[in-house]
Amino acid sequence: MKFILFICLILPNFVFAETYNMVQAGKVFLGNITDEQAGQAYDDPIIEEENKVEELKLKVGDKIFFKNRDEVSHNVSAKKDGVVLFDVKLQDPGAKHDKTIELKTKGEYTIQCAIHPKMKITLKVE
Ligand SMILES: [Cu+2]
Repeated sequence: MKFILFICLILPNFVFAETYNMVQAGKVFLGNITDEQAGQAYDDPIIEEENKVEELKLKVGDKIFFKNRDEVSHNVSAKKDGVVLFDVKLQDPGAKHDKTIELKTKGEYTIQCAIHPKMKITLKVE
């Protein structure tokens, strides 16, 4: 009986958790975009404008898949009042540096690149 209760409490997180694809391209964050579109964003400001992320709302248990498809390295982390929620660390361009981060704590955070401080968005974890 306790086991069933445990499953009922845990299951919804697995069922509804999502992985958000975040692409660093052209020194901006682009959301849920294919690698091909990200490559085109260099030359096509419309693609960049349509997919640019400025605020992101996710839930505890969700994941963000960070892919650097830029021509330069990035060093992305999320902080709130100086406290680090996660740190993707230095990410050179290319798929072998892709990294998935699981969100474990509720709150409102700033995701920012240490190398490009203007590259910044708000993350709300509910
Ligand atoms: Cu950067």
